[in-house]
Amino acid sequence: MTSMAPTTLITVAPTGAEVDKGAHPTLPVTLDELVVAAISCQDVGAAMIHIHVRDDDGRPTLHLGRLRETVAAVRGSTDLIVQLSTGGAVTDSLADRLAVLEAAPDSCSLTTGTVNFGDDVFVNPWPFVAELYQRTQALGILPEFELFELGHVSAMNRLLDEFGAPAGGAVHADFVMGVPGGMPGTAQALVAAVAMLPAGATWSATGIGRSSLPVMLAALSLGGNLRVGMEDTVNYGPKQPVRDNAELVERAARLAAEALRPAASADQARRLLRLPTQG
Ligand code: KMH
Ligand code: ZN
Repeated sequence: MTSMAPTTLITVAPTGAEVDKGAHPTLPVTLDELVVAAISCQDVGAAMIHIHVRDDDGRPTLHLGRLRETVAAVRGSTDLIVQLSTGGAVTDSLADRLAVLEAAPDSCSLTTGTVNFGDDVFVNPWPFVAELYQRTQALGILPEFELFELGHVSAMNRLLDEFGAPAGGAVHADFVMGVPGGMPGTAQALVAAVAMLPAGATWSATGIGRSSLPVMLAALSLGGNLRVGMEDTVNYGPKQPVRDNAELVERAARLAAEALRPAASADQARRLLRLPTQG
């Protein structure tokens, strides 16, 4: 039996809900810009895209028609695994966040608890989390547990205990580190978080702002996967604004290759996450 060489799943989070297009002109906010970003990020190593959409004024929206159009456009132009954010913006209602699943992405983010989020609060009460999780199971959408602090790992384990395995069977977490109010973007915090995962779970990590590189290097050294993108950081280095999302993906792919776990193709990533393959 041949064993497969290890690879690194690279997820790009190109837009987010917080970064302002006026301050960062290369932020993709229109559908055309998003598709161009998706193609260029796939070309340099991304296998999954975590999507927030914007309205005509560049503000975050969970408008269902726009979400559906976006899923179709990214699927039509790339092989990327399409993940929609159910976190949205801190101002979004829980009902609108649940309705995101109706746009039928391959995957959705799913944060398992409330967390302070800078001066705001990212609200995720347990009944909402439990409802969202059970809807992913019913609809066959892979949740990516988006975990901002250690208590969120405990809550993810509670979900698995109470409601069983995710659709498709893969337990996949993404640690979002360095948010003011959440766990710090340090190797020590990442080690603690990974230690709390159930056996067989896969994970990625991203560090917000200047914790981007420390978290990336720590994740690679622990055998984890990577998320990068302008949702999480708008600087490539000190006082150096990022050129675009592809620049961040290209660096992640280069470091992953140096760590002897090169970027996974979309099909390799699908196998890792037990999603149907296209090839
Ligand atoms: N924008 C944050 C309030 C997610 O995408 O699921 C939530 C967030 C998490 O970005
Ligand atoms: Zn997000």
